[in-house]
Amino acid sequence: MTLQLHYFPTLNGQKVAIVLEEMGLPYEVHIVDIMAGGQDDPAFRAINPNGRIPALVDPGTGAAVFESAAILQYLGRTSGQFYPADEAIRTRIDSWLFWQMAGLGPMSGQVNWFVRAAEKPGRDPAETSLALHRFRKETARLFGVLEGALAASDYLVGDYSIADMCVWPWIEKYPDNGGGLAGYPAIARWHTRILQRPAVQRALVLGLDAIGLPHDPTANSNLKG
Ligand SMILES: N[C@@H](CCC(=O)N[C@@H](CS)C(=O)NCC(=O)O)C(=O)O
Repeated sequence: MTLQLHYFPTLNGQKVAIVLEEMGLPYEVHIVDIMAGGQDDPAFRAINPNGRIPALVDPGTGAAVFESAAILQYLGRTSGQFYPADEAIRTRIDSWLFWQMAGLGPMSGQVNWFVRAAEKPGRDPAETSLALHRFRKETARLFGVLEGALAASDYLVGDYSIADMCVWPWIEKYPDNGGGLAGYPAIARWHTRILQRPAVQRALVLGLDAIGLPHDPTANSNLKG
C-alpha cells in the first residue's frame, strides 16, 4: 500500500524523506505549501491538528501520524528496518529522537529565527541579544554532546539507524559561527558519511521541483524549519 507523505522540504520534512528512501518504501508526496498557508487547510488539519509538516498517512493500517519522530518510530516498527526491536538498543535510539525533538531542533531553530529577526532593518539589537545569547549557548552545548557521542563510534546507536536520520538534517542549522563544523571533527565525519548515501541524496531534492526551488540546499535556508 502506498504511503502518503504530507511534506514540504524543510529539515523536519527531510528526516522523513530520508527514512522513506532508506527503507525503500512506496510513497507519494503531497506538498503542503507552508509558505502559502497550506498547513491551515482543514483537510490537512484533519490529519495533523497541530498544523505542521510532516505528516504521514498509511492507508494500509489507517494510521495518520504527525510529529516527525513519531513518524520515524512508526516506519521503523512497521518496516522492521533501522530500529532494532532489542529493548536496550531501541530505547537508546528513542533517547536520541527525543534529544533532537526537544533539544537540538527547538534550540537551533530559535537561534535561526532570532538571527533573522536581528537582521531586519530598524530592529533594536537589545530586543534580540538576550535570546540569541541563551539559544546559542544551549545549541553549542548540544553540539558538544553530539560531538562526544560520535567521537568513538560511526553512528549514534550501533549501526546506522533512525536516530542518525532524525538528527542529521539539523546539523545544517549550526548557527552563524563562521566556522561551520570546524570545531566538531566527529560530527563533520558523520555528516559527510551520511551525506554520501544515495538515499539521502534523493531525499534532499524531494519536492524542490514541485515548488520551484533550486537543487541547492544552501539556497533554500530561509524555508521555515
Ligand atoms: N515537532 C514538529 C515540528 C514540525 C514543524 O515545526 N514543521 C514546520 C516545518 S519544519 C512547519 O510546518 N511550519 C509551518 C509554520 O510554521 O506555520 C515535528 O518534528 O514534526
